[in-house]
Amino acid sequence: MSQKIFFRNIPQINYEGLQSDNPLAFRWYDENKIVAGKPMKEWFRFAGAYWHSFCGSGADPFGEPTHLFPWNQNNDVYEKSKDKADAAFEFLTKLRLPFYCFHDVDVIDYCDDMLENEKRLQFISDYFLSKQKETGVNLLWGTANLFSHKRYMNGAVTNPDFNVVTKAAAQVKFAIDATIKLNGSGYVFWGGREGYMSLLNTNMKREKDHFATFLHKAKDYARSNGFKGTFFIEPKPCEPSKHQYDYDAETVLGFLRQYDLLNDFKLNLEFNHATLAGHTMQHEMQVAVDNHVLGSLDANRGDMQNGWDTDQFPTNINELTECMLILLESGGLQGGGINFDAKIRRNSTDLEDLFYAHIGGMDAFARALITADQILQHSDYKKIRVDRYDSFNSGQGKDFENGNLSLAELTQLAIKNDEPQIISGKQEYLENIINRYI
Ligand code: XUL
Ligand code: CO
Repeated sequence: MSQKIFFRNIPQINYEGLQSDNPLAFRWYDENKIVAGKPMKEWFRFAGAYWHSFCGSGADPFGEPTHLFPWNQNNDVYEKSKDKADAAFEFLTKLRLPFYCFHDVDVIDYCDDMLENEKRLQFISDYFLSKQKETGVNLLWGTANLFSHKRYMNGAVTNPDFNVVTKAAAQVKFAIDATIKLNGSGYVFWGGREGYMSLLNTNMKREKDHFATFLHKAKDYARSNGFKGTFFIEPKPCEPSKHQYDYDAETVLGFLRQYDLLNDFKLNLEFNHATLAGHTMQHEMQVAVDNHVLGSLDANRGDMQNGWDTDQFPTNINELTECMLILLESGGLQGGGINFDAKIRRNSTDLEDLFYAHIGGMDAFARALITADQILQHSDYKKIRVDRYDSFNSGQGKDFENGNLSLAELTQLAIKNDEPQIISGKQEYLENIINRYI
């Protein structure tokens, strides 16, 4: 099979350790290093994101494309899709990324003819299948882009026009078929424009009902066609819609519970979506862990000074270390992995920049995982948190926790007992532990 080489000047990226000055090497990410009983690569299951790395053009609302990459130049739809696949698999392999993920329209251009679209996706997924066999790279998850086409301006499956809902359904069916064919670990639903701009024209209840009905049908279709992977919902509070229905982890959990979908869906949490929702990623991950739905992560970071989804590569070791504490204590992701849903900046225009960005992200996660493991093994971080709740471990505290004390009985205890001692929460002490182990 003829295949094009796009990164001729870039070598295989290897782990070289802390003494290395080579910018095209890992200093922390040592894929087979065992951390807390598992190789790093299994904790992370890193994935490249097709849309940012191979489709992103660097264009922004004020300016034309700056990333004029060679795999996007062919005018023939089919040839261009093969060029992109060649670039993607060369890139993934050189970076030791074991997975990739995509939206349907990332991998091949779509038109308005549904049958032609199905044919196009079948064509490129056949090509992917041969690439997967050749390289050992696997599909982390597939999804459908239900937000870019103009027909989706008022939402896809929550659109007030049934005709639009059917178009979304066809796209999801084809994307699920491709995901099954490629043995994807998961299928993601990010509710792009599922939400609204103004309540003046929106029946929110009806739209959410439609959303749930659709998710049931999509799940049933996938299961009955042999999909064994995990379904993920990706929360995001806003952008492009003003109000998105999948606002944050707690909101999605409430939705899944209300519509009897909790047994079938896990969460795909994204750092920059967490911060847009006014949370930390740590908060979102802990909510997911506590509800047994920590499925997959979209790795990136926002900008402290502005309020939109800048999707920068993750570099913040403190934030990542706190997240890795949660990941390690949870035992790991359920069915998913860590996808770099991040883009190089508009003015990062060299092919090498794509590599530096991913190396930096993978190294940051690796360093954070090792640090978090050290904290859990050697510091009193865990003990301090456990001890804080000691008063519920026995006696009347335990009775309360078990639901065995009434409000009147609690009141009697308040009258009888002395004023509680002032007990420190030791926040700065704990923050110092993080920095000490970094
Ligand atoms: C958009 C976003 C998406 C999803 C997949 O903010 O995060 O790329 O990850 O549709
Ligand atoms: Co995302």
